[in-house]
Order: sequence, then C-alpha cells, then structure tokens
Amino acid sequence: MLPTPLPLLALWLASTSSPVFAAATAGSFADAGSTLVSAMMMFLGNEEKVYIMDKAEGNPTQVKGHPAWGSVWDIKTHEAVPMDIKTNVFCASGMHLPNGSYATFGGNGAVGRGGAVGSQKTEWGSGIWDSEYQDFDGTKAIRVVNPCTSSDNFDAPTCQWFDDPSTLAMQKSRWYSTAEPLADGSMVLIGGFVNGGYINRNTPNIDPEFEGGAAENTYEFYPANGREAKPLQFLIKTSGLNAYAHSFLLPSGKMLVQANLSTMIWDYDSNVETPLPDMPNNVVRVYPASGAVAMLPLTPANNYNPTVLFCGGSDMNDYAWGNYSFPMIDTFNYPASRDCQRLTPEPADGSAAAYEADDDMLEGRTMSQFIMLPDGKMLVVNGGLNGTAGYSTATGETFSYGDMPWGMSLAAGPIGRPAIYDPNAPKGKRWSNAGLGTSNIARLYHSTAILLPDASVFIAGSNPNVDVNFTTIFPTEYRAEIFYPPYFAATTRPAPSGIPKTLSYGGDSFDITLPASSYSGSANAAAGNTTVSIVRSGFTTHALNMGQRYLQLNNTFTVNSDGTIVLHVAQAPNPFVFQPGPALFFVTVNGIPSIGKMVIVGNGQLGKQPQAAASVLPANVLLDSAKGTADGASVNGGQQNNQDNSPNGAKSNTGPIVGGVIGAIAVIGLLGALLGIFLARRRRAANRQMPTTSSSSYVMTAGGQGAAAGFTGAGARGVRSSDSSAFVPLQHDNHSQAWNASTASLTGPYRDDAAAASRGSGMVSMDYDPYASTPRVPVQNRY
Ligand SMILES: *[C@@H]1O[C@H](CO)[C@@H](O)[C@H](O)[C@H]1NC(C)=O
Ligand SMILES: *[C@@H]1O[C@H](CO)[C@@H](O)[C@H](O)[C@H]1NC(C)=O
Ligand SMILES: *[C@@H]1O[C@H](CO)[C@@H](O)[C@H](O)[C@H]1NC(C)=O
Ligand SMILES: *[C@@H]1O[C@H](CO)[C@@H](O)[C@H](O)[C@H]1NC(C)=O
Ligand SMILES: *[C@@H]1O[C@H](CO)[C@@H](O)[C@H](O)[C@H]1NC(C)=O
Ligand SMILES: *[C@@H]1O[C@H](CO)[C@@H](O)[C@H](O)[C@H]1NC(C)=O
Ligand SMILES: *[C@@H]1O[C@H](CO)[C@@H](O)[C@H](O)[C@H]1NC(C)=O
Ligand SMILES: [Cu+2]
Repeated sequence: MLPTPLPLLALWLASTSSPVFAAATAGSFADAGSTLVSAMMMFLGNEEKVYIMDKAEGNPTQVKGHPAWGSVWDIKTHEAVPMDIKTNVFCASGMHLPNGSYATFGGNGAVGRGGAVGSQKTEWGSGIWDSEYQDFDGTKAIRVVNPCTSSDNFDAPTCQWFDDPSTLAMQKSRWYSTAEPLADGSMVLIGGFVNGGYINRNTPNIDPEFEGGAAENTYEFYPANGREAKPLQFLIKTSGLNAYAHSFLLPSGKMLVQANLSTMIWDYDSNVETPLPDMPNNVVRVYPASGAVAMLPLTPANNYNPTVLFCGGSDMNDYAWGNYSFPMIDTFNYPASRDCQRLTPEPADGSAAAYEADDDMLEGRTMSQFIMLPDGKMLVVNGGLNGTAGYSTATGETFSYGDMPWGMSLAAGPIGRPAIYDPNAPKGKRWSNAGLGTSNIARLYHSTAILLPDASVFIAGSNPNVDVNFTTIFPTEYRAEIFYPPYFAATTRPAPSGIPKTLSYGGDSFDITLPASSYSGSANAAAGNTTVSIVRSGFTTHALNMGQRYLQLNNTFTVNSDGTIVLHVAQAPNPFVFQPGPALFFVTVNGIPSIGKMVIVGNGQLGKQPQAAASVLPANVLLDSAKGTADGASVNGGQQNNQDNSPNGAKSNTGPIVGGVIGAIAVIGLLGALLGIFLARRRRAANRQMPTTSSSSYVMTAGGQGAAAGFTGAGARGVRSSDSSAFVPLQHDNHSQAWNASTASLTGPYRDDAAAASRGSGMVSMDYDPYASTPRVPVQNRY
C-alpha cells in the first residue's frame, strides 16, 4: 500500500529544521551564507544556532561601535548576526558545560590594526586594551555563553557572552591551550603559549619549562575549586610542539595526551604520567603540524573501549620546526604527511598499548579535521597538501614578506575534496573519496568544521593572515559552506519518536519507535541494521574538535506486524565513556541517519554524576512478514553519488520522496512558498557577502594519490613591505602578567548583573558563576 503523501510531507517538515534539505545533493558543497567574522572557532549551541568566534581584527561588520569578532549563525536562515565579545579570543580553547552552556579559555592580549599591540599597554608592553578595535586582554579570560534560540531575546544579557576577566579568569595566561572535559563536568586546561608564536620554544632551547616566560607548561581546572595550576612534565618534555595537545578522557578515568612525538596516560588527579610508545615515523600531530585526530566510535561491539586515530600532520625535522619566530624552512614546499596510526591506550586484554599503522590517507594533509558522522564513518575536510598551520612574514629561508609565495600562509595546496574513513572496513579499504565533490574555497589556517543536526557538515573560516586581508592569495574568508555526506542521497530519513531530552548513566532503558514509513524492505533487516548514537560535535578550532565523541548506545528491538520497529535503548554507560553535557541524538537505519535531536547527557550539573547499573534489555523480537513502507529509502536517489553503497533491501522506487509528495496539489504551493522564502533569503544573504578574492589565484585540489600536480604559480604578487615575522613574540622580561584591574582601564567594564558588579572589579574568582542562576535541572521529557 502506498503511503499517503500528506503525512510524509508533514513528517519531512517536522523532522527537517529547514527547507535546505530539499536542495541537498549528496557529496556536494552548498553556499551557506556569510559568517560575518572569520570562523576560527565554533560550536553548535543548540538545534538552531552555531556560535562563531574570530580573533580581534578589522572585520567590516561592527558591533557596539567596534569591529565584531563574534557572531551566531542560524541553521534555518543561513544568516549570521554579530555578537559582542569583549576580550581577544584569538586561538582560545573551548568546551561545553554539563548544562549545555559553553565556555572558552584564554587567547591573546589586546591588539589593534595589523596585529599591533593594543594602544593601552602593561608596564612590560603587552596589550590591555586597544582604542581602535576596542578589545581587551583575553589571555586569562573565561567567557561563558548560554546558547539561545530564535524564541529568546538575543539582546538579553543571559543570551550574550559573559566576558569579564576581572571577575572570571584562569590562573594562568593561556594561548593555544587544550580543554578536556572530565567525568564530573569540570574540565582540565592544558598548557599553551603566554605570548604566542610559531612553536612553543626559543632556540637554542635552554629553558624548556618556561622559555623565558613565553611557555605556560602547566595545567589547571575549571572550575578550579581550590586546585592550583601545576607544572606538567609532559609539556616540558614535548617542549616546542606541545600547543593544543591532543587529549582524550579514558574509561579508567585517566587521560590520553599526545604532543610532539610523545604519548602518555595521565592521572590528572595525582599528576602521574605513564609513558606510552612514541608516535611512529616522526609524524607530529599537534599544532602547527595539525594532523586530523579523533576517537573512533565507542560501540557495544568494542565494549566502549577507545581507539584514537591520528592522520596527517608533518614529519619535518627538529631544525625545520624553528622557534617562536618562524619555521626554519619554507614549510609551504614541504609535503604534509599521509600517515595514519591507531592507538588503543588501554587494551581490553591488558596487553601493552602500541601504535598500529593504519591505511594512509589518499593525500598528505595538514590542518584537516575529522568530523564524526552519525553513520559511524569519519569525514576528513579542509586543510592543505603542504606546510603547516601558522602565518608569518618570513621563514628561515625566505627573509622578506615580499618573497613569501603565499602571502603569510605557511601552507599551500588547499584541498577541496573531503574523504571518508570507515573504521569498520577491512585494512586497505578504509579511505574513499568516491562521489565527493570539491569545494573551491581554500580552508587553510583558522578554518573550522562542525556537524549540524541534519547530519550535514558546516564548514567555515580560513584566514592565514595577521589581520583582515581580502587581496592576498588566501584571504580572510567569511563564506560558509555546507557539505552533504553521501547519505543525503537518501529519499527518506528515519523519523523516530520517543527520543528523551536527557540521558542518564545506566538505569532504565527507554523505547524509541520507528514507523514503517522510516525504511523500506524487510523490517528484520532494517531493525538489525539500526544504530542509536549520541554524537558530540565538540568545540572546533585549529583542525581539532575538542571534546568530539561518538557513542553508540546499546539496543535491542521488537518488530511489529505493521512494520513499526520499537528500539529498546540503554542509557549511556558511564561519564568516563561520555562526559556530561550536550550531544546530538541520531537513529541511523541502513546507513541513513534521522535528524539529530539535542539531548543532555547526565544531570546537567557540575559534580559527581549519578550512576546506576545498566538495565537488561528485552530480547529481540523479529517478524519475517513485516516490511517498511517508504519507497526508495535507499541512498541511491539519483544523485551524483556513484559509490556502490546501496543497501540490498531497497530495490524499490528510487524517485525522491519530495517528487512523490508534490503530486499532491495541496502541498505544491506550500513547498514552493517555503523554497521561495528560502531562496530569497539566500539572495539577500549573498548580497551582503563581503568582498573576497576570486578563487582563481589558487587552485583547489581534488586530492587523491598523485593529485598534487597541476598547480599554477602563486599568481600576481603585489609589492610587500619587508618586515619581521608576524610571529615574533613580545620581548619583555616580566611575564607574570596577572590581570590587574587597576592597570586595566575597563572603560565601563561589562557587568552581567548586579551580583557580578557588587563583587568589585579587583576580584578574580575561578568558581564564579557569571549568571548566578540556580542550576538548570533538565526535566525528563520527550520529543
Ligand atoms: C629563532 O631562530 C632564529 C634563527 O636561529 C633566530 O635568529 C631567532 O632569534 C630565534 N628566535 C627565538 C625566539 O628563539
Ligand atoms: C620533539 O621531540 C623530539 C624527540 O623528543 C625532540 O628531539 C625535538 O626537539 C622535539 N621538537 C620540538 C620542536 O620541540
Ligand atoms: C547490550 O545489551 C545486551 C542485552 O541487555 C547485553 O547482553 C550486552 O552485554 C550489552 N552490551 C554492552 C556492551 O553493554
Ligand atoms: C594583504 O596581503 C597582501 C599580499 O600578501 C599584502 O601585500 C597586503 O599588504 C596585505 N594587506 C593588508 C591590509 O595587510
Ligand atoms: C608542495 O611541495 C612539493 C615538494 O616541494 C612541490 O613540488 C609542490 O609544488 C608543492 N605544492 C604547492 C601547492 O606548492
Ligand atoms: C546496513 O546498511 C548499510 C548502508 O546501506 C549497508 O552498507 C550495510 O551492508 C548494511 N549492513 C547489513 C548488516 O545489512
Ligand atoms: C550553565 O552552567 C554554567 C557554569 O556553572 C553557568 O555559568 C550557566 O549560567 C549555566 N547556564 C544555565 C542556562 O543555567
Ligand atoms: Cu591560531
């Protein structure tokens, strides 16, 4: 029996947050409007909004009378609005809080035009504030934002960034630090630069612990709860290549940390390090080598035991890495690594942890990043074929800016074509870029990517320049794109009901119902090929998604005679496997994900999370005669995707559901109206687009082996001033630059509420809750 079109359209409208989906072509990139500021950092705030941060720089978009370096982009409209951020959030770290709010940590001192130190300086010469850009010192800042939706008043203080280091700050200045969430919802902040630079060392490297005050080789907690910042030997050992260290909380409660060529398991409570083997083949994965690094999906099949995948980066030698000033070689002529390694830090059989060579990527990549897709595959996007992250006006081989072939970029050969890694494919067959399109926008240093609720991928940013520059080869980029993974060829998305808004650690299972219209073919096969997952997209910056994690929830199922499938789903195992906080909840049937719903895992509060034993799930109930009613619920929807991944059970009509639906005259008008509104919005958004260089000055590679050939030269080069590196750190002796409210002229310091103001401007409290609200206790209810 054919399904009636109207319920299907209703389902489609209900399950899609936007008409964009109708236009999505699997494997393709689509324009997603302007981010207004260059998206150096971003995170998904809720089902509607992506929060975006740039460094303080001369963006044309203004907010409160100064250039904006924050914005919030709406998934439905593809439009961004600027948001005021007080301090310079340049190369901060960031993380969610257990209640779904987000915090960012550290950044740069105040700067003005061209990256110059802010007009108001400390006695030792770092920027406190700048009169033109009006940014404050962000080196110790902790900024908090509560994600709001279009039904909230964005001008209300509770929807704005709280950003006032005189009331909420870290103990140490940290630039390029790492934030890793812990099982109690607090987090550890690891390392960083004090002043910035290419890598975190001087040469000769005679003072690896302090580097004369320029390295912050310590860790601290947020909230600190009385815990002092302490030195971390691992950071001293890994010295110059220790910024944005890779970190992953492990089921044991300890943490995997990787930097330079070193690896360790860290007990952060007692600060005890257990060394693991070095990274093979001399491949550096941390910034500025910037490999793509992510944890493979945690599944019942692997008993939630993490394996971390490290891909790409750079195997430059010690000399080439240089120091704070710049690299000693022309990095843009040095191919990035293709090498991939897997590491299971705590093998289940108790054997010693060891790196295991994995399939090479299809091309060498620096500054590429992994996006965990709901189907359990891992997308790699962005980055370049040669070089490293960072920007500079010189290298040890090219002395003047005018001779730098790619402007300030230390990388070349932007890769426009993503690739997909399948962790479950046999060795030798894990990578594929079949059917994936090529973007024509270079996404190099300071580019970002993040998973959206509809399971597409939002891609933005790129600005390998000290300030805004629209005339250089790799310009300041405001254009955002959406990439549609292969499952967008599907004509029907599963439409589960009964998804809870919160998940606990252990305890009672819950039921999710999949209507027969969610799939086609045998119900038994569909039920057996369904996964329930929670995906944390993380805080993205510098080719990392801090906190990104994929957890497949355990489930069994009951197939009913009407084709309905009831999934009996277990809660999350424990807060070490999946830390408390927000995540997207997906049900993936035959490789096709539902529209993700935002859930909160845990009790929404900082502190020890309640845990219970996992309940025993009911046994599977199968029924041979039951069938799905969706026509063509395959990935074979006549799109450009030519991968051979059509499921066996879906040989029925492959005409798009939307095509069937528009047979119903009543809905044509509605659909047309929706698309019309959408297109008009896009035109308006396009009209507001900032000027950018045409992409003809560089060539995007489609990647793949041997694809590095075919590059044109650097294109026309203007006359450039010859000056020192954009990276030479401030030369000053006293680096103990504690935030000092008496030297900081906080012209009308931002105060969120009276309680904050009454604390006085000189007070620094690590545990201060800027919104002073009673913790939000999520109510157990369902969509
Ligand atoms: C970096 O190395 C270069 C070349 O040896 C040297 O001139 C420069 O002073 C060094 N900079 C720092 C910050 O160590
Ligand atoms: C990275 O580690 C190696 C091995 O310990 C060391 O020789 C090298 O100096 C380090 N590189 C940098 C840039 O710190
Ligand atoms: C998944 O649930 C089944 C049924 O309750 C149970 O036997 C199995 O051990 C669970 N798997 C994991 C990894 O918890
Ligand atoms: C932009 O980059 C070009 C080429 O690198 C350079 O000549 C120009 O001075 C830069 N403009 C600004 C405003 O920095
Ligand atoms: C990358 O480096 C290789 C080796 O030096 C060089 O042949 C190639 O032209 C470089 N690619 C780009 C885009 O500069
Ligand atoms: C599940 O569906 C995917 C996507 O269609 C397919 O590739 C895979 O073979 C299926 N697995 C099973 C066990 O049928
Ligand atoms: C979430 O928690 C943070 C940290 O405790 C707090 O500052 C913020 O106000 C909370 N957000 C909401 C919406 O309660
Ligand atoms: Cu950076």
